[in-house]
Order: sequence, then structure tokens, then C-alpha cells
Amino acid sequence: MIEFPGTEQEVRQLERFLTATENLPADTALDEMRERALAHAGRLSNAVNIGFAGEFGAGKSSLANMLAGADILPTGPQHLKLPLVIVAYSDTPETTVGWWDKEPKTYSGIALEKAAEDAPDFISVGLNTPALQEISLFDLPGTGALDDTYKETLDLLKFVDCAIWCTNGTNAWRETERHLWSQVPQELRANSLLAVTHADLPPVRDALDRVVSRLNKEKGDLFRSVVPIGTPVAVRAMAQEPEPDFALWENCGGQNLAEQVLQIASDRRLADLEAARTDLKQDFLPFLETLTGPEAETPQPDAVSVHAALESALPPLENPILEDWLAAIASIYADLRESSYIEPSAFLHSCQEIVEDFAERLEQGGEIDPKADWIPGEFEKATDLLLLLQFESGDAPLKDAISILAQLSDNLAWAGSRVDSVQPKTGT
Ligand SMILES: Nc1nc2c(ncn2[C@@H]2O[C@H](COP(=O)(O)OP(=O)(O)OP(=O)(O)O)[C@@H](O)[C@H]2O)c(=O)[nH]1
Ligand SMILES: [Mg+2]
Repeated sequence: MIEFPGTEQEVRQLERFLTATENLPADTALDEMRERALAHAGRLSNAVNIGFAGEFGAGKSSLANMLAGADILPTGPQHLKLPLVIVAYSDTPETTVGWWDKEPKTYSGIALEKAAEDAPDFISVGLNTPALQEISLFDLPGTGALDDTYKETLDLLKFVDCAIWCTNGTNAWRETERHLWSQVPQELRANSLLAVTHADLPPVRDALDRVVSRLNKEKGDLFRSVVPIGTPVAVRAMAQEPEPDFALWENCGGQNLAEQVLQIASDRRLADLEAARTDLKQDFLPFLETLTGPEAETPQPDAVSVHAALESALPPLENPILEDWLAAIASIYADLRESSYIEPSAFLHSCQEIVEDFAERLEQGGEIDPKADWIPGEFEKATDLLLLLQFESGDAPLKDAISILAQLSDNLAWAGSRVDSVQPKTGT
């Protein structure tokens, strides 16, 4: 089983950076960093997109169905003409029709025929299949030898991170296919597989070793590897009762193909993670430190050091609610830094608002140790106290507010920490 690297920690750090810098004065370098951080967060929060491309009837939809573990996409000779169909994760089954230039429309359930009647540019089918949280499947329309569909395929391939080019084993890897594929950017080619379909048919099976060895010689840098597959046999193997026929699954190429697809997607995710980590380490986190570090000029040095100490003492991955809490506090300090003078009551009011938000969030439950059921009450009390402090004068209420925040941070640090770390997700 191939494991997908978890991205939660990096996404949380990126969000923390984005929240803390949201209201800072405009600055070209900062804007550029925020843009990069947003792009990383978007990539790491979404599934890896796997495209299925190839000539008409090559077996694209059959293969996508096999990997989705569901008979969603129509296969074989059919009258229903479909545009790009994306199979992605959603909590409840739904079908969305989309256009490049107007608002999408969503139907509940799987409704491909109804969706096709709207003549959309693309259709997205949402299924509640856990593996789809990691990979989305893009079933591209078939392409013909050098007609209009050729350009459409090239355009749609821009949306995918990895591709599986399906070639029919009875006449594998024709010149027209090579011509189209050689125009695909090298980065995508390096993340793509050449699937030789119909490998279960006797004439293909008999010549398979020879064909695969020829394709391996010819592939050069066009594909990462060549994988033969007899899709209907693989589907049959997995549907066996009471349990799948694993020997058959392996024999027909199903196992190898599924592993290679997941490996490519997992490698791609790892590369995205590495890129995000590099930016976090080199740019985003050091910048955050300039906002919260001891050298920063701030009207509330005590609070800042409490915050910085808590932040460095606690690994972020293990306590999501504390991470968000610290980011919220950091945003108040960012506001403080921006203005030379801030009304104490405005500062107290910001604190009160944040505490109130977190009191509501804690009420919903599930984020802290159930044994610490008194903590939501502490947040409620703190909300009231911070409200009252706004009516007092002098420096004392500010100091009180800081200790309230520190106390609440301690509570979250203790009750929100998870002893067991987040489970890595798996592909299938
Ligand atoms: N024996 C065998 N039949 C296959 C295989 N893959 C697909 N088929 C059959 O080939 C026909 C075409 O398969 P599809 O999956 O619809 O092909 P497609 O590439 O999606 O076709 P278009 O979307 O029309 O371009 C169907 O009848 C499939 O059952 C395979 O590996 N072995
Ligand atoms: Mg198809």
C-alpha cells in the first residue's frame, strides 16, 4: 500500500502566515510571498489530478472506472457525447455541470445524462470514495488522428498533474499518438504512464512481451513507464466474492497499474510538499518571526514573548486549535505594530472577539480532550471579563487581558494536544 504524505501541518503553517499578514500594509515583496503561500496552500489542499487521455475507444473511461472502484463513466460505443468528466471526492454524490465562462450548476446524485443535455464544457461527479480525497480522475474525451479533438486534448492536459495515455494493445502507440504526446510539456511526461490496454485479448497477450519491450525502447523521456492492463479482467478480479481474486488482479496488470498511479501521485504530492516546506523555511516562517520575535517593536512585549514561547514550545501539527488560536493572537499584534497608538479599549475588544469566536468553536466539540469539558466555560467567562475590562482605565486592564490570553493558551496547549499524531492517509 502506497502512503500519501500528510499535508496538514504545512497547510496550517501556510494559513497561519496568510492570516498574520492579511492586514499588513501593502508591500511588493510581501504580496509576492502571499501569492506563493496561497498557491502552495491551494495545491496541498486539493487532490492530485490524474488525467486519462488517448484515442477514441482506447479504454480511458474503463480504466478510470477501475481506479474509482465504481461504474460511473459510460464505456463502449455510445451515443452520449461527454466533455471532460472529472470524478472527485464529495461527501454526498452529486453532479456539477461547468462552463469556462459561466456559473456552474449542481444536481444531486449521479446524473451524467441530464448533465450532458446542458452541453457543458465539463462535468464533475462527486463520489464519497476515500481514495478520491487524494486523487481526482479526469476522463478526457477521446482524440482522433489529427482532427479538432487533438487540440482539445492538449488544452485539457494542462489541468492535470499526471496523465495515463491509453493505447490499444491491438495496434499500440501509433504515429498519431506519438505526434500528439510529444507536444506535451516535459514536466507532465515525466509524471505519466503509457497504459497498453486490451492486454487480456489473446492476440495482444501473445505478443505482449515483444510489444512492451519495443515500447520501453521507444519511450525515451516520453513516459515514466509502460504498463500493460486488461481492464475488464481487473474489474472482474476485484468484484469476486467473498473476496477479490488477488492472483488474477496481479496477473492482468491491475495491481501494477494501480500501484504505479498511486506512486506517481504520491511523488507529485511530495514534490509539492518539499516546495512548500522550502518556502516556509526560507521566507514565510522567518517573516512571521519578525512579527512576533523579541526584537519586534511592540507596545506589549510581555504578550509577545508569551506568544513566541508558546509557539516554539508546541509542535503545530499536534494541536490544530492552538495553532489557530496563536494565529488569531498574532493578528492582533500585527494590528498593534501597525499603529503607533491604539485605544486600550479597541485592543481589549479585539481580544474579546477572538475569545468569543473560540468559545463558539469549542462549544461545537471534538477539538479538545473530552475530559477537559470545563474549558469552553473558561472561554465564556473570559469573554465576559474582557468585556468588563473595556470599562476600566489605566494599564492594569491590558495586563489582565494578556494574562487571560496566556491562561487560555495554556488551557488549549494542554487540552488540544494530541498524543497520537495524525494518521497518514492511504491511496486506496
Ligand atoms: N478486452 C478489453 N476490452 C477493453 C479494455 N479496455 C476497454 N475495453 C473495451 O473497449 C471499449 C472502449 O472502452 P472505453 O473505456 O469506453 O474507451 P474510451 O477510451 O473511454 O472511449 P471514448 O471515451 O469513446 O474515447 C469498451 O467496450 C470497453 O469495454 C481492455 O483492457 N480489454
Ligand atoms: Mg470514454
